[in-house]
Amino acid sequence: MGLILHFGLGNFARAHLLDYTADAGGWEVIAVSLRSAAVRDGLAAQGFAYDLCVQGVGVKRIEVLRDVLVAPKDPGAVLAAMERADILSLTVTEKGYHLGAEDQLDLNDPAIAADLSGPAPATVIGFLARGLAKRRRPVTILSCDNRVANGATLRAAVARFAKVAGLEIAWDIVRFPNTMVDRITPTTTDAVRAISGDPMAVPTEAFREWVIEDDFASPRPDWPGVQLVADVAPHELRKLRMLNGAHSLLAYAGLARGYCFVHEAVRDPQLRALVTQLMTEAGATLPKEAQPQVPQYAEALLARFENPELAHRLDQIAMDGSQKVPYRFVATLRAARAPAVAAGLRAWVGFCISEAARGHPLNDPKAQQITEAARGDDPVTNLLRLVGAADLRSLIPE
Ligand code: CS2
Repeated sequence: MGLILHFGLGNFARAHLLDYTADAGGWEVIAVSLRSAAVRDGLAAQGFAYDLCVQGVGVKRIEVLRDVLVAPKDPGAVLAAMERADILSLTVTEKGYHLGAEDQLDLNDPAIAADLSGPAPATVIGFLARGLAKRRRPVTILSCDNRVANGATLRAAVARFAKVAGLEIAWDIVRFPNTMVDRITPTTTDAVRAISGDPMAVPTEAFREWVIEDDFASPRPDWPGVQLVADVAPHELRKLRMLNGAHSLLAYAGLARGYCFVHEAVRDPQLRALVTQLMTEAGATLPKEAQPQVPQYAEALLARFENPELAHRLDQIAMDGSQKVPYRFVATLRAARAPAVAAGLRAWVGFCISEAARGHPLNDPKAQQITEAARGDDPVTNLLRLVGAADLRSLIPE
């Protein structure tokens, strides 16, 4: 049996990596919760199995998870498991990487500073640096988060941490392949729990996609349908700029119009036209080899967004905007003057300003800076500065 040690056990991991790994067979997963014990307790009560409610297909029982380690309770157990695992994977969301300017590890981030000085790590970066320093057997680290060059970025963050902490990592036995992951996975609602009868059920769509750079140092499961490629960039840019960019536009512009769900926002004629334009504009910035797929991909995305059964909330997508907007809008705008993408960035700015004006606490690691920026003079420029885009001010409609 192969072993994957997975950091971050949100719904996405349970609908994607764990589903694929269950299908592959011959492997098991131990997960690490970096924060609370709630998911561990819920899953432990049912032998770590749970229902994946695949919209339009049916319920699938996922039985590949063996244990969940709660890092704050027992960091030593996590480090010990890191020595045994064949693959270390992670879905810790964009903010879990603790990056600052130019996607470098932010040494002033309080969690990273604490990990550098404390005896036991609490962040995934601290765990990887300390765990890899002890590692003697080849291992692959698989980032499954929506970041540009997620593997390479993670490797650089871990290397920076290790250097500052004085840790030696045998770099020749570790690999960080880049990946593109896709499956729309909303948070679980009471309705989903009631229908499935499983309090730990996870709702997801039928579609799933996973493209991985073919760069493993250790064995891997025979994941069905996964594309192993030499270069993930065309796939990753297609997904981040078209799917996630469209999602964020629908979230910020849709919330402003009073919608609650993706399927409602995408049926609004004006938003639909804008989102269609954004996908065309974003598609035109992709590497040549991805271009032929653009029209079909855009059409398929609209159909996925229209699915009313998923009940995908716009406020779930709107959270952590400071971490998402740079890949979803700013990078696209740097590649082309794209009016619908600029409208998306403007919608994020508008969202921040209106939430700050209403005194709503933002769900974002930069919430405090966003509120200050939104309330100061020239909020548009200030907010753009927070996502490294102050120089794009002239592209942003008033
Ligand atoms: C969404 C993504 O919440 C968000 O920001 O855009 O989680 C999206 O549903 C996934 O990337 C789809 O694979």
